[in-house]
Amino acid sequence: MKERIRELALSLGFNRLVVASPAPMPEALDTYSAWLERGFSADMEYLKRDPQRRVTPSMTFAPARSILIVSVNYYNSPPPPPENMVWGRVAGYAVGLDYHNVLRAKLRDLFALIEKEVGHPLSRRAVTDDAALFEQALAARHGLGFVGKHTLIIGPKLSGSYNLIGELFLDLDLEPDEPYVGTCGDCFRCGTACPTGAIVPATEGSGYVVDANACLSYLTIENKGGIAPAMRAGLGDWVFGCDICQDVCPYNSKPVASPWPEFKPERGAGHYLDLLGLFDAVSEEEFRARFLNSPLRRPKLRGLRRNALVVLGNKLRGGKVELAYLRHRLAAYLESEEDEMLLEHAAWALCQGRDKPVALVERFLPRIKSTGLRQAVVGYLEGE
Ligand code: B12
Ligand code: SF4
Ligand code: SF4
Repeated sequence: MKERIRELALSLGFNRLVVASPAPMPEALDTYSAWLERGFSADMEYLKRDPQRRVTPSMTFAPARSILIVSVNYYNSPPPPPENMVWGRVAGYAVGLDYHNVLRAKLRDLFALIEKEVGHPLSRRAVTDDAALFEQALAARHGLGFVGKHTLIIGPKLSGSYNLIGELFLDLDLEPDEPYVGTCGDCFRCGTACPTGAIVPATEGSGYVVDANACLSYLTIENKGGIAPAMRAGLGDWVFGCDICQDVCPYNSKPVASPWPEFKPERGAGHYLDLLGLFDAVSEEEFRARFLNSPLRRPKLRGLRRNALVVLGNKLRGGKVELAYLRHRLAAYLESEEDEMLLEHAAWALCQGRDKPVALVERFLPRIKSTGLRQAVVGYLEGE
């Protein structure tokens, strides 16, 4: 039955399926708790609630006797950047439709096929990053792949880490799979390439963990506040998420394109986002409609504008955009913006290029009520 289920999963486009047991993972609790204690979960409060639950899969679905863990490749080769717009990069997992919906729907398809095969009704719960479950520890315990130093699951051989993970909890007895043995060896390319030094040694043992406070994926997607000035240069061109630690990994040197049309760039935001278009006068509703079913809705319009301002500042510093045109577009937007955090990011961005537009920045300075933010802007004008 297990082999038949595997065939069914592959026929739907999943690149791998392993069977996990719902037994608790006490061995993962210490790593997880230490990560929390070091403050590495940043402001993602939901991760701090009930760590015991994360390492106890049966609490996700009590009737489960087995858990099918699947992975699917999301990779699409990015085309060269467009020349006719000021763009920001979008992480590969987010160029198409939101994987939460896509993966859950495919897991339900898989379930229908399994029920037919088994010949009697089963109960199930389909999960992908939407339950209090330590997915990677469970996936590693049962051989979906091994955990690379960038902390992502790397599949066997050269199947790499450009994959997303989901679980189908079933009240069906199946033999659990063993761990897969793989190694990074002496390599640490991901850690060296990470622009903000977010990949750090774990407190115990030789493993690595990610400090979300420094990870661009957190800063541009989950973070609700401002981006600290010290982190801004690290964003480079990344306006949503980041793939650097994966792009440099030798296990990703032969990426296979995603089998699912839902993950194609034409179905979603694509690889490059028009940054200046984000500053057009659009309501939150129009924004939500534009990014319907896209992961880019998560940081909301405010978060994406914040990210875009940082990327624009980086482009200005690198002399990559035409200054007068950019100033003209931003000045029009800034006239109507009331949000102090965005005004501060805009001031920072405008001060990155040559010939700071002092008059323009000073014009919106009085609208920043917070003394700290206003002082920061004065600092940018004075060249700090
Ligand atoms: C919080 C979170 C984040 C945070 C923190 C990331 C992190 N590495 O901790 C932020 C916002 C930064 C983030 C970023 C990204 N994320 Co994220 N994220 C999660 C989430 C919700 C929890 C991760 C977690 O528990 N971290 C806590 C720390 C302690 O976990 P860890 O470092 O992985 O711990 C490892 C070791 O301690 C060791 N270990 C510990 N115990 C044990 C026990 C055994 C037996 C073994 C063998 C190993 C072991 O293995 C652990 C597994 O890696 C998971 C989904 C989920 N519910 O699990 C998705 C998830 C990890 N993210 C995912 C993705 C795709 C990303 C991004 C690539 C998105 C992007 N392009 O921007 C980046 C990658 C950044 C990176 N290098 O990690 C995928 C990864 C798929 C894969 N192939 O592994 C996941 C699994 C979501 C999914 N369902 O597909 N993410
Ligand atoms: S996703 Fe980017 S910022 Fe985060 S750990 Fe990887 S390279 Fe560093
Ligand atoms: S880049 Fe090197 S160290 Fe990092 S995950 Fe890949 S193989 Fe491991």
